[in-house]
Amino acid sequence: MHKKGFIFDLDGVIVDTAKYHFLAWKKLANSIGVDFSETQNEQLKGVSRVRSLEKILQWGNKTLSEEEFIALMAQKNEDYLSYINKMDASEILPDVSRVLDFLIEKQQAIALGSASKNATPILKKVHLLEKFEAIVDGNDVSKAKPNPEVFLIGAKLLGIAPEDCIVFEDSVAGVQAANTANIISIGIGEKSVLHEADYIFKDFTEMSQEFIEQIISGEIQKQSNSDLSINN
Ligand code: B16
Ligand code: MG
Repeated sequence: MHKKGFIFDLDGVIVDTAKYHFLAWKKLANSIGVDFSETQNEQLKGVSRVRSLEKILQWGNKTLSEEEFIALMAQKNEDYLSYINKMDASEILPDVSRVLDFLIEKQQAIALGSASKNATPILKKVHLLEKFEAIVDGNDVSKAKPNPEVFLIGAKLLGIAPEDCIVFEDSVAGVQAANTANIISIGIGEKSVLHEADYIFKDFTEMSQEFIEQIISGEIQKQSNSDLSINN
């Protein structure tokens, strides 16, 4: 039997929590007199909480004491959690459950690889936690994506070599992290943004069971040069 390790990013792949990060960051930025746009929010995708606040302060040309920085991070997370607490299974992105259930049926190994420190509560809220054999999140890593640490720990916890793993990612940094780890990178989103990925799908509704079966059998492999490949 072929057994591969499938590692899913969370925000933007399983659920769209970027909209809640946006609302919480915008409230925080505006409270210190800094503008915050949806375009700026895009640049925070896959970026850690600390690094996100550093970027917002840079954009607004603000400096804060360490105490203020810590207090604002806590405030942002409190606001963010108020949105998360209202989530339910209806917020799972299209066909994510179909793909997860198919992988389970095929006895594949499944892990989560996210920068979020809130990954476990979010998975619980949408009733997907039990589908994952391993969870690696912002509490487990010291180096943020594009460093491959999060996915290498995921592969290790699954007991599967990185070259037999597959990462689903919506952020450029996450795709780069998978590529550095020699893991097959599957971008979920726009081709123009995720062109470094080995394969790209707009969302999981576009991913056929045949494609997943081909990954499992080893017919679908890492591209040696993504830029020259014809991405799906
Ligand atoms: P938290 P992912 C990332 O999750 C988000 O994309 C990013 O916007 C967020 O700042 C980061 O998690 C940290 O989240 O504040 O909950 O610890 O895409 O890696 O699943
Ligand atoms: Mg993401």
